Amino acid sequence: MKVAVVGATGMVGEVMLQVLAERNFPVTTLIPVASEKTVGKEIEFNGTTYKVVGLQTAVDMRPDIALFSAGGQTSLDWAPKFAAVGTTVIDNSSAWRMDPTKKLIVPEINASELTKDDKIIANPNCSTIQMVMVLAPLHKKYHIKRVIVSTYQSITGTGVKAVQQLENEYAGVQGDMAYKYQIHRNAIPQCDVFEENGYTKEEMKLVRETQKIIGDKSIAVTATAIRIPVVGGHSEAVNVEFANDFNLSDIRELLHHTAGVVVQDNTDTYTYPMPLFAQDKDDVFVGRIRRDESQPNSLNLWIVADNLRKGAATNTIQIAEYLVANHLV
Ligand code: 2RA
Repeated sequence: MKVAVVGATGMVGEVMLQVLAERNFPVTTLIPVASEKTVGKEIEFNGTTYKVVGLQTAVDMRPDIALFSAGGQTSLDWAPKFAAVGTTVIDNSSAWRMDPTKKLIVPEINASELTKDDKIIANPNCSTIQMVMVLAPLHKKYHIKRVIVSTYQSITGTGVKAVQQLENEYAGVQGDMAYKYQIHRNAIPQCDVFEENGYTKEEMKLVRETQKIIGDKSIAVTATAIRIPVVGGHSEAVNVEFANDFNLSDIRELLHHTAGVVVQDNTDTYTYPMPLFAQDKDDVFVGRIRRDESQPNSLNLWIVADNLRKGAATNTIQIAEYLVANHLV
């Protein structure tokens, strides 16, 4: 497979290269792609040195697959150019996610929707992926009516500049500011920009993408997304109201047998998911599973995952693995 990684020198791009190697994805030729100012930079991959190339050069090399993590505008401008030469694009930006002609895929949930005709495939937002990994199997069995989610999101979701600001604040040095407020010792009630309705784009992604991936617009979702000074992954407090009643042991059993989900739930041993321990792992961890005693047929959950891995790079590569395994590329 000739594989292009567009945004190869960025935070998610670097994790993509790491995960491609870890999972022995069948890369015969790697095409690392980045902005013109980075062209020529050398990248080591699987014992071979590659030079970063520009976008048009990458298109001209006609990769089989192009994994994008380079921002929405680059995706809008260049994904169609790759698709036009026969490349299958899997894009991490929000550019194509809500396009009705594009598939929004979490392999464990809806990879079966994919066909050879899908040349631009959208990877969902990180905070959506980890939530639907847990909600999708529950919806199948108990039918979700409403979801209330509060997220506690890693600073890595904002990007390198924010991580650097956090490190500078701990070191007591002044540097570039990704946020106008200090990040450490703080919780910022804003992830991404605000929309007309007073919600942030991040919060509305949790609403819209959840409905599209699970395939049920009747699921009511409301979200509050908070940025906190951790680096290991995103955490989410999720309250779910079902149409049908349940018992907790069945819920735990169902999630325990869900591929890609690990139940960590024992208050006697203080066992519950935490970003410190989710970092660099590909599973979605769920715990604090308990009935919402204030509301019939309702459940509280705590969900944690590494936002750079299952939330971005690994999910993208799992989509690519599905395409290869099913001869769709
Ligand atoms: C964030 N999910 O965490 C968004 C984009 N990575 O900021």
